[in-house]
This record gives sequence, C-alpha cells and structure tokens, in this order.
Amino acid sequence: MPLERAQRALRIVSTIGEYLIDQLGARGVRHVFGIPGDYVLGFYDQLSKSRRLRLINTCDEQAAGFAADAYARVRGLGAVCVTYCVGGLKVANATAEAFAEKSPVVVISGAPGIKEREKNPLLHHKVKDFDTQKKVFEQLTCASTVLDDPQLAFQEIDRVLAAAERHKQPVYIELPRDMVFAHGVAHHQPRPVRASSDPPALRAALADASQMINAARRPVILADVELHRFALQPQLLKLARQTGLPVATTVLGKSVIGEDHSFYVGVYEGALGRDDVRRFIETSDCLIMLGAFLTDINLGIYTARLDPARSISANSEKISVGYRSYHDVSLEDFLAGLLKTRLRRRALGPIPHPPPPGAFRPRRRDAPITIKRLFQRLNDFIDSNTMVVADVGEALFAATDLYIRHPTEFLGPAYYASMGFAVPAGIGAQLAAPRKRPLVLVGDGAFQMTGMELATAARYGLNPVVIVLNNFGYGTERQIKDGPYNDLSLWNYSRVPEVLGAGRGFLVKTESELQSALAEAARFTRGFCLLEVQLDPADRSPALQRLAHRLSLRLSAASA
Ligand SMILES: Cc1ncc(C[n+]2csc(CCOP(=O)(O)OP(=O)(O)O)c2C)c(N)n1
Ligand SMILES: [Mg+2]
Repeated sequence: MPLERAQRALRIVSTIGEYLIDQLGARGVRHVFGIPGDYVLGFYDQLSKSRRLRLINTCDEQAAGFAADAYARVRGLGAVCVTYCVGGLKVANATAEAFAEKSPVVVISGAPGIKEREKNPLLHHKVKDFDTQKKVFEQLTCASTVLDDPQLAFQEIDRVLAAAERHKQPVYIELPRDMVFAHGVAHHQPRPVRASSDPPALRAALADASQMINAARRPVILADVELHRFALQPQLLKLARQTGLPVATTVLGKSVIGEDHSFYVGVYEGALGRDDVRRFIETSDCLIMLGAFLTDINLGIYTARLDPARSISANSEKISVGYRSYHDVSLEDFLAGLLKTRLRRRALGPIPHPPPPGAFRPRRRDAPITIKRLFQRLNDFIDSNTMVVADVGEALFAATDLYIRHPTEFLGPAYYASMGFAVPAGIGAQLAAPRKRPLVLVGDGAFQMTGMELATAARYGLNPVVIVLNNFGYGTERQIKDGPYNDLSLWNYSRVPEVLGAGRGFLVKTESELQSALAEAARFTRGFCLLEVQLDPADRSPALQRLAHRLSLRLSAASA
C-alpha cells in the first residue's frame, strides 16, 4: 500500500530504545513482559509511551519469561524486558526452555551505563564482571549483543532479531542505561534477511526423498514442533491431503494438525504412547519426520525403534534421506518442494485413528474423581476457542491423550520440562490470541511455583480456566522414588481467588462436583476460574505409569 510505505519511510526513529521498540512492533510483537529496575527504567518509560507495545508486569521475572515463551509459540515472536542480573538471571531458566524447545523470545536486559563501568566500580546487581550476565545468556540463546556503540546499535538489533526469526530460538539484547536515549545512525533502513537454500542441494534432497517415498509400501509422516514454530501447519495439511499419507505427531508437536482429521494417527512416543500407534510408525518402510527433534521424551525415553535407513528427516538444522545428508536446505523450501514434487497419491488404508471422546456421563454422584475420568470430561469442555496449556507432571502426560481438534491449541514444555510453565504461559498465550480461553492444566507442585501469577491474569482482565491437579505432592517423582521430599505443604488452592480478590474458585472431589464446576466455569467468563481437583495420591494416568517405570529402571541401572 503506497500510503503505508510512505508513512513507514517518514517514521522518525532516532534513539536506540525507540529503534528497538519499533523493530519489535514491526515483527508483530504487541506485549512485553517483565519487571522494571533502575537499570532499565529509562527504557520502561519509552516502552510505556509506545503506542504499539504494551507492558505486562508479572509478579516474578521467571513468569515473564514463560509468558513471553508462550506468546512466541502462538504469535511467532515474544519479548521479555528486565533489569540487570537480579531480573535477568531469573529469566535464565525460562530462556533455557525456550532455547531447547525452539521458541523465539527476545530477552532485553537493562545494564549499568557504559560510562559507569570505568574503573570497574562495585555497582549493585553486578555478579563477577560486567559481562557475567551476557556470558550466561550466550549459552542460552542463538545470538546476543550489548548495545554499547550507537554507530552499530541499529545494525546489531537487526542482526539479533533476524537470528531469532531464522532459528526460532531466544536472543539476548543488553541495553546499558546510558544508551537508551543515544542516537543511532540516521536514515538506517533495516534489511529483511531471507536465508535461501542451495538450489542443487535442494534438488538432490527432493529427488532422493520423492524416490524413497514413491517406492515405499506404507510411508507415514511424523510431524513435530518445528512445523508449529515455522507456521508450516497449512503445508503439512496440504501434503497429507495431496498424497493421502497418514500423519502422526510427537508430544511436543501435538496439535500441529487437528486430531479429528481422517488421516491423523495419534501421538507417537515409543513405548509410552498407544501401542497401536507405536506399531504403525515403527513398521512403516518410510518414515517422513518433519520438523522433528528426537528428544528422549519424544522417543519415549529411548524406547522408540526407528530405523534411520528407512527415514527421511527434515528440520531447520539438517535434511537427511536415509544415511545421506544435505546442507543449506531450509525446512520451508524442502516442504514447499515436496508439495510440488510428483508424489504418488495413495488411498488411506486402515490406520490407528484415536477414538473420538464419547459424551461424559457421571457415574455415581459421589464417585471420587480420577485422572482418567477428569481428562475424559475435559475432552468435552474443549471447543474451538480453547487453548490447552499443560505443565510438567501428570498434567502433561494425561493431556497427551486429549483429543484436540484444532491446530496449534496445545502448549506444553514437553522436552526441557520446567515446572511452573503453565499459569504464566496461559497469560502469554491469551494475550497473543485474545479470542481464545486458555485451559491451564497444572500440578499442585508446579502451581506452588508460579500459580500466584493468577494475580497478573486478573490485573490484565484475562480469564483462564485453571485446573490444579492436587495429588498432594510431586506425583511424578513419587512414582520413581518416594520419600518425604516429595510432600508439599497443603494449600487451599480453591481459595486463592479470595486472596487475590478476583476470579472464582471451586473444590472438586467427585464426578458431579466436576460437572457443576466446569458448567459454572463455562458461564463465568469475566475472570479466571480455578478448579482444585483433589485426587488420590496413588492415582496415575496410564502414560505416567509407563514413563515412571522406564525412568526408575534407568535410575537403578545408573546407581547399580
Ligand atoms: C523447575 C523444576 N524443578 C524440579 C523438577 C523435577 N520434577 C519433575 S516432575 C516433579 C513433580 C511435579 O509435581 P506436580 O507439579 O505436583 O505434578 P505431579 O507430578 O504431581 O502430577 C518434579 C519436582 C522440574 N521438572 N522442574
Ligand atoms: Mg502433584
């Protein structure tokens, strides 16, 4: 649009802080999560005056990191802004999760001014050296910078943000407080970076891949997390429709495709998942892994039996067909190429499609609720406006059996597995997709870490439905090795709304209490709803039983 282009050209962005705000906005960021401190107050002031970006104050910085991660998973890029070290180092764990699970979060940290650093004074919040925090984040991000030179600052911002978009991983930008209002290079024009594939390598990869697929008797696609991150779900759907190939997902990739599609097989996770899915995948003579990373959880703690000779693997780091690898070929180009390649169309044979959930009917009024029945009931509660956000533990394992009909509606830290993700992630996810209502599934242990961020949800008018799975302790750990260290102090979770002066709380012990609480939660949309679901501490989902059994075998092997 000519007017828009002219307006863009006229926009006067002169200081480093303004340029950073402008470039985040240009990439679709509308919210920045964090807590201020004196080293970042100048930038916070700029942020609060920005018309495009809104500041979201969380109670704790780690939660800001989780919220920004979820925001990035839903919207393509997220941002967290904190003060030097006391704030920054609290974001480190959330950044590590974003790195491991490929989520592009921009970590912005204030820092002592460059002039203040002369003669190495003992300024507050400093750890060892002025660059200690930067060194930590170099290990947790795919690109980092300290904006200490106004001549280079705009270019550095471009470079680092391009890396986040390219690798779908976090980046670190340190903004010394005397640089916020420093002027950068006048008339700087950001150049869009688009890494393109090496054409001969792409042609060779496609030729070998199509030959293998066409020669195979029963190829199957295994779709994973990078299809979410690179927004390639529509291409996956097209490929499946065009070729008639069945599609399975990993836990981390769950919901990359609506689970009611006729060609959807289920979640593959080695011996942890459904046995019919495992057999279907492991007996395929051509497994096409798209955007997949073979983590131990994706592989059911290495119980998966996948043969590389019969596999094609395409992810952002590497493309391989059988034992051959191709460099400089992007996942996007490979998938686009596959769609244009002549692949044999096949009739969809019998596949182990997950059974659609039947309507939930309470047994006896006072029948105690179990994990299995709770998740059966939650299947009914999920509709096209729901976004499921699961925390570590039973919440995540039981959730893999949920029947999610719509793509990109399931978020969970299914690899790095840091507890405390879900409540703050629900906040980030809802701000990223305001029409959706998060269904947050969280264990009592994880809730005790970050659950009080419900205050943040209330402050910004959000309305997640939070299910606290109260099994009175660290259930997952109990299954591996039990002791008093797995006990938790007992909270009245359902009364948290009274403390916060917001939301609604429900105590659920029986099937009929669950029915009425969920019905009320569906009606009450003005604020958050917290359902404390009390479970027998010995109750386990089938997935957790299998996982814990495997882990305890490995633990005893390691200590033998
Ligand atoms: C931040 C963090 N600390 C510790 C762990 C180790 N850990 C894994 S599961 C678990 C227990 C989780 O308890 P809860 O949230 O109550 O869920 P449950 O297992 O009872 O379903 C612990 C402590 C972790 N994954 N993340
Ligand atoms: Mg628990």
